[in-house]
Amino acid sequence: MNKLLNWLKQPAALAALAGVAAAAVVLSVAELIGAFFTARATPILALGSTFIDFTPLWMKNFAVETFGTNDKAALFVGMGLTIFLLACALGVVAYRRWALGVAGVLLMGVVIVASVVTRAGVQPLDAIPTVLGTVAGLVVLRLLVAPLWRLKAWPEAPADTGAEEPIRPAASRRRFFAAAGITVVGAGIAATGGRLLSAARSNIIQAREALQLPVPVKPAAAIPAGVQSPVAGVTPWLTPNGDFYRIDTALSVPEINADEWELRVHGLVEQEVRLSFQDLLDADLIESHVTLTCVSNPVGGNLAGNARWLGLPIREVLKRARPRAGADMVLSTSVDGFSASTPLEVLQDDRDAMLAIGMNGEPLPLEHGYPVRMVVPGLYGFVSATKWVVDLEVTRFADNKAYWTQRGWSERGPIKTMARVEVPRSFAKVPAGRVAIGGTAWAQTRGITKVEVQIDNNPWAEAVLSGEASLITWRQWSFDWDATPGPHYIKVRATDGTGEVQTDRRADPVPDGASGWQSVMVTVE
Ligand SMILES: Nc1nc2c(c(=O)[nH]1)N[C@H]1C(S)=C(S)[C@@H](COP(=O)(O)O)O[C@H]1N2
Ligand SMILES: [Mo]
Repeated sequence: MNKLLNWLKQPAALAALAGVAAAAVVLSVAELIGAFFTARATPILALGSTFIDFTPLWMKNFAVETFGTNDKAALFVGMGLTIFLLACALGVVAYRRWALGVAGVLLMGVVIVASVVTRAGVQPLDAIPTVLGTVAGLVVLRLLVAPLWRLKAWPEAPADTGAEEPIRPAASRRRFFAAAGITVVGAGIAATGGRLLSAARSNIIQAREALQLPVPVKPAAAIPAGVQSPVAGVTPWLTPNGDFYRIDTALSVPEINADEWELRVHGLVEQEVRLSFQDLLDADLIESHVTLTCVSNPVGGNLAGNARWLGLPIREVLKRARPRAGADMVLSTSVDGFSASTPLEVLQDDRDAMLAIGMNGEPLPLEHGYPVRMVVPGLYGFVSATKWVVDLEVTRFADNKAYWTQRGWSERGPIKTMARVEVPRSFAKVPAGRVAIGGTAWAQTRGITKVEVQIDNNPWAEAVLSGEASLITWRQWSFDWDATPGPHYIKVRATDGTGEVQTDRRADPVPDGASGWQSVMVTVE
C-alpha cells in the first residue's frame, strides 16, 4: 500500500493522471459541442459504433453470449478501459517528450474524427466538436504536465532536514491533484450534459423517422410530362429535400416533440382553436406542389425551391375559429419567436395555403420546420412560410408587426415575376456554334406565359417554355443560340399570366424583393 502511494507520488504517475484528465476533456468537450451537431455522431457513440463495425464476428458472438443484453454496456466498459490505458500512456509520453505527446493526442483526435465522419448521414462539419475537444484536451494536458517538469527539477528533500523549502514538492502535488480532480469532474458534468442533450434530440429524430404520413384526401395533381427543361444542368424541377434552400434566424434548429406540439389560433376570432399534431394527422389533408421563394433572393439567385407539400388548408382552421370583422392579417409565430404577417384573405382563398407536415413524401425535415410549418403559395417566405409554427393570431396590419417588418422590411410580400439563366453559368467559356441556354422562371399564382432571351443588343427572342404544372410552381425554359466567337451578354425576362412583362427596374431585396433583368456574360471560343 505504502509502495503504491509512493509510486503515485512519482511525476510519471502524475503525468499518467494528467493524460486521463486530458482525454476526459477531449471526449467531454466534443460530446457537449457535438450535441448541437448530428446526434448520431458524437465521439462516444461514433467510436462505439466504429468499434462494433470492426469487431470480428466471433468476438461479437462472444460478447452477446457472455454479456447478453448487456453487450452494449460491456462494449462501453471495454472502450473506457482502452481509452483510460491509452490516456495514461499518452500522459507519460507527453511528460517525457512533449512533442511526442502532442503527436499522440493529435493521432487520437484524427482517429475520433475518422470514426465520426464515416458514420452514415454525417457531414464533414460534424468533425468540428472533436477538433475543438482535441484542442481543449491539449491545452489541459499542457497546463497539467508543465508543473510536473518543475517538480522533477526540484529534488525531493526529506521533510525534517530543514532544507530549503522542503514542502514545495508536496504542495505542488496537492495543487496538481486538485487541478486534475476539478478537470475530471468538470469533464464528467459536460459529458453528461452533452449525452442528455443528444438523447433528447435523437428521440425526436427517431419519432420523425417512424412517422407514417397519412394519405391525402386530395392528392397533388400529376406532374405533366415535359416540366423539366431539356437543357442539361438546369435545376431539377422538383427540389430534393436535401438540396432545398434553407433560410431562418434559428441558430440551432428547434427540436419539437410532435406529441407535445400544439397550435393556438386566437385573437380576433369568435372561437379560439387549439390543434394537436394528432388532430392534423386525422384531418382531411391535401397535397400540392408549391415553389417557395425567399425575398432575399438576388436577381439570378437560387433562394427558391419547389416541393410537394402535404398539409391541412389553413382555411379550414380559420373556418372553425371564425375571424371577426375588421381582421385583415394573421400573425404566425414559431417556437423560436420568428413571426410572419400574412393577409387574412390569402389564407382563406382557394390557393390552398396550408399547415404542412410533409415535404416530398417525407415528414418535414427538422430544418424545414418539423413538425409543422406554413406554406403559402405566392408570398415570399418572410411573410408566410413560418417553420416550427405554434401560434396563429388573427389580427390587423395596423395593430401588429412581424419579425422582419420590425426590421425595415415590408409588411406584405407578393412574389415578383423573375426569370433566371442557369446554363451557361456566368463567366462560362463555351464553344462556338449551337449553345443551349436554359433556366427557370416564376410568378407564383399568376404563372409564366412567356420567357424571352436577348443576346447582346439583338431583338428579344422567345424561349421555348417547358410544361406548366400549375400557376403556383416555377416554370422552366430553353433557348437555342447560334453562338459566334467573342464575349456576349445573355439577358432574360419573363411575362406573367396577367400579361405583365418582368420589370427591368433594378431593386435590392430590401424591402420587398429584388427586381431587374439578369444578365450573364459568357465567352464564346
Ligand atoms: N421559424 C422561422 N420560420 C421561417 C423563417 C425563420 O427565420 N424562422 N424564415 C422564413 C423565410 S425568410 C423563408 S424564405 C422560408 C424558408 O423556408 P426553408 O428554409 O424551408 O426554405 O422560411 C420562412 N420561415
Ligand atoms: Mo426569406
